[in-house]
Amino acid sequence: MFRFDVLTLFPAIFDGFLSESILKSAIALEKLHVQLHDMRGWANDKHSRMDDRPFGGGPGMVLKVDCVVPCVDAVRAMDANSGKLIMLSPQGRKFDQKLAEQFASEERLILLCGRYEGFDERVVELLEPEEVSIGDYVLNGGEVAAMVLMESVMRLLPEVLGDGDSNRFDSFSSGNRLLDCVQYTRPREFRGLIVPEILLNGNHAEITRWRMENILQRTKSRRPDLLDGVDQ
Ligand code: 6GU
Repeated sequence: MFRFDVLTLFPAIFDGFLSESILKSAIALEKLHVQLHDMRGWANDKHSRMDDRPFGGGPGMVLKVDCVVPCVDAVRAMDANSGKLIMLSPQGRKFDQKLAEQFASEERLILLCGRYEGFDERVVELLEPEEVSIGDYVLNGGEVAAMVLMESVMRLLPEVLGDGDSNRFDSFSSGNRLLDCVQYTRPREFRGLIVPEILLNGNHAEITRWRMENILQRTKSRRPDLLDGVDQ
């Protein structure tokens, strides 16, 4: 069973995420194990402080190495497989589908979520985590990024997504990095807008050709970067 451990100062952020939809049933069916760890439990002073002012001055607070490292050590020791350690950080390598596939081939991921100005650099030196960012924008902390990573990895696990095929043809799975084609369902007409006739005529060869054309056209106009190196 695949296992995620999430280390955070705000475990409640994950509550709704873990208690709905595919994740909920995967966890209930014991196809996935997700354990949240409140890092505050590893604070070592009487005020339960996990952070402190940066040496050298400057704004914000820094997560303390003497709290974070023992916390990660303790969590690693909770399973025979010590897992792959990932630090969610805006300084990290940009997350993409390929990295999600790599992570899905592991059996245990430990996700370390930062807040404030980040971690004392000695956390990185001592633990050598894989640092991952989800994109070039600013978040308050790593929790939302951890959920993005978990959702994309979880849906690649064959035991989690019941239908073994339905994720294989998604836009960004290996070997198919184009956008999806347009989709319609009933009614055939709404406020004067009608569904393309070709989708209604039952000619599957024609429909497939039309959809492939639509995929290429949309990808070309919206995400030409995805077509680099694709035979058009
Ligand atoms: Cl992983 N953390 C934070 N704080 N901001 C981010 C991010 C992560 N990825 C993009 N922005």
